[in-house]
Amino acid sequence: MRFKAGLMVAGLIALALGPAEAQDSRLTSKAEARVQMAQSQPVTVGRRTYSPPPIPQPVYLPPVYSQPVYAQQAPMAPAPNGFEQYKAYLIGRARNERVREATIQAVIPGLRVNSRAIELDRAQRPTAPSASNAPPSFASYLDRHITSSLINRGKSRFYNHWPNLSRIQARTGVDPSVVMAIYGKETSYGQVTGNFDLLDALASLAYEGRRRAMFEGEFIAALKLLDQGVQRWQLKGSYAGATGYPQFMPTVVLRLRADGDGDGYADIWRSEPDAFASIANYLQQAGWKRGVPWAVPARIPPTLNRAAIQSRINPPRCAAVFRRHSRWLTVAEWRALGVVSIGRSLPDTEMVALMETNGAYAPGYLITTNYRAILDYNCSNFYAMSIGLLADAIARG
Ligand SMILES: [Ca+2]
Repeated sequence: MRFKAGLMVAGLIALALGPAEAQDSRLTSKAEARVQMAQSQPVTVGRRTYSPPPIPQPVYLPPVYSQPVYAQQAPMAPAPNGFEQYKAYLIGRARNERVREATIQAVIPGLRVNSRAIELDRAQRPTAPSASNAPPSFASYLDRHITSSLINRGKSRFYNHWPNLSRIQARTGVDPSVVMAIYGKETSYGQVTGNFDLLDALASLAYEGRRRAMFEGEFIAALKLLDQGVQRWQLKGSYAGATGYPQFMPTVVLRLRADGDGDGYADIWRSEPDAFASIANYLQQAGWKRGVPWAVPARIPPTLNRAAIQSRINPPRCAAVFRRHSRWLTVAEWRALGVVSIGRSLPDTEMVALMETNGAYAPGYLITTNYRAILDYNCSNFYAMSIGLLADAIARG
């Protein structure tokens, strides 16, 4: 997701997402954190029960300036022994999850609260909806995020890695230019992968408590990666736990990292081909359909009846993102309504939705199910559009 050299991964998330979508989308999407505020349950190992400490309650301090109340951050209540107690609980939980004792002892007693991770995570809270209901414009976002540098570096890698990329495409069906675009957007082609110690950061965010169930699961997954032989010094990443060239959360690394260069080991921290194979793996399991583009630009007739094409789905997550998509109809049905693709055509039976994109390169796009797969990587229309358009620019040769 979206970083530039010199800035921490996190700050860029805020920069990269438009106001209506800056909802910590990566975390909800990547880790499938559907239970956001769940309290952890006690775990029992042998005869001993380990209980998680209560989630610290915010302390409201009197404002220094006459800022409105909603602008105040809620600092964590001081709890001198809270983190030590939480570490004892984590030891029990890790044992329960069959993490090796040597790993537990090497990591958990030495964990430290990373307050910077907590601070950055708090800065990612959902923003208030803008005063108008108009969706934010794509134009300035795309201008800022699809730079000629990103395109050119993507092209040269696309060319140099073509033998690997084409093998990965043959196996997974995933468009290699999309894989390259994700790699470019996530880490600037491996340049910015994050410097947070993953174990400290994840334990800190779990302890902080607002999404404890999710971060605790990611923490345990990170321990399991150590069990698998990944070195602690390699387990670096964003403040929120995204790691390696693909910026996967640890649970995703466990499930989906793949070997792309044929040496039998999936090293998403040092091998670009392994990163490509892993990203393709992710998109494949997110439902990527072979041979279908992510979207095609569309011509929209002035007479189009918006009310008639409005989506009737009430999405359980990422509502602001999916609200921008119309109903899903076949290409033939769209043609009957006067909405036709520009340039590339799609099979008449393909199901697509219309997304109007004020200020982008075309007035609208017919998005495919592969666009939804990109959203699974990071649930933001700005993200998915910029991945698709960057991929097209890279593939243009
Ligand atoms: Ca490998």
